[in-house]
Amino acid sequence: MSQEMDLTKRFDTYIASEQKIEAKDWMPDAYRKTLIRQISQHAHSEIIGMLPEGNWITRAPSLKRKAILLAKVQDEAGHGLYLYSAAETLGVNREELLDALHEGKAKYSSIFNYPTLSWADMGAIGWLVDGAAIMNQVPLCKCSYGPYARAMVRVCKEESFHQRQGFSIMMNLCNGTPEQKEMAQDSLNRWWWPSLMMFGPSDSESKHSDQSMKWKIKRFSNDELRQRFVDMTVPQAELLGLTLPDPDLKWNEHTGHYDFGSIDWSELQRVIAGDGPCNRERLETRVKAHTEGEWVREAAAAYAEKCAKRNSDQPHAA
Ligand code: FAQ
Repeated sequence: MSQEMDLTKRFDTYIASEQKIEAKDWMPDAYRKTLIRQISQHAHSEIIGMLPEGNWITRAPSLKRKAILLAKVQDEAGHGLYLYSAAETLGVNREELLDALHEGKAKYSSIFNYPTLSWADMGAIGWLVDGAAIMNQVPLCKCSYGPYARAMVRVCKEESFHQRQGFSIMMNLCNGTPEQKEMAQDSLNRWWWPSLMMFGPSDSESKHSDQSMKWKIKRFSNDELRQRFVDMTVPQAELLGLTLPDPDLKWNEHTGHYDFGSIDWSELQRVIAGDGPCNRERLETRVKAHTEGEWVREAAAAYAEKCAKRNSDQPHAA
């Protein structure tokens, strides 16, 4: 048997027996490419995802809410770092990935191209966007690639705090004045459909799902996860006393799931292609932050070099 066949067989056995593939293991080129694509898009989503909420840190209605939002946005930066590190284990470097993002060549989640118009949007993002992210990411904790799966465990723990803080904002608004409840409803109306689009195109249009599921990178299809999210969220909206903006939404006794109306896929395509309400603004802000942060990166690198030199100059204990 050729060496290549041996390696392929070993890889297939690992996948079939639920053993993790690690950075130094042999893997097919296409598996490596798929992971780099998905993990880097995911990392980009985390750091671009800081922007719509970052806008509201100075305008949070109390010191407590400000501290919570600041911590959340900081967590998203941390998630980006874990994910860029996971991508680097596959042989790409972070600068290349960031260049692709800044040049508009890399994708990130469509959801972050919508504007945050009111404080209630901080609630809706936590409740719906983090809720959808958790639904999608919990199965990724069992992804076949070890470094990605392990990064996801910590990310998911933090995302559940994010989701709860969002729900708590919505709950406060819904128990507040009629104007506050109206603000929460308006926010739900604007974020509902884009949240459903986060799960990606329908299964019949998803070009990567089949192969990614065979490789156990993805464990559930886009439509399966979207349906779970709808089933989970409807009772939560009822608890808040809010109405989901979908006249076709109804419980289906037969399937045991909620039926929901059709998604405007042309909107998702437009946003992914760069023509959503805030694509240009998000990219400009990101590039500006990167440029203005150059001195921080330089200082951090100089400091790390100094520490490494100091350690190597020190006599080692026998
Ligand atoms: N937006 O064949 P599929 C978060 C692209 S993190 C933009 O179905 P796949 C945390 C897709 O990449 C949110 N592009 O692809 C947070 C592919 O493009 P390509 C991000 C989309 O990979 C919360 C093409 O369409 N989460 O929210 C979208 O099998 C609050 C064909 O699609 C992740 O990245 C979209 N919605 O399935 C942060 C999770 N949907 O490369 C701050 C990891 C699809 O062929 C605040 N990723 N595309 O040019 C995944 O699970 C998968 O990559 C999917 C897509 C499910 C997103």
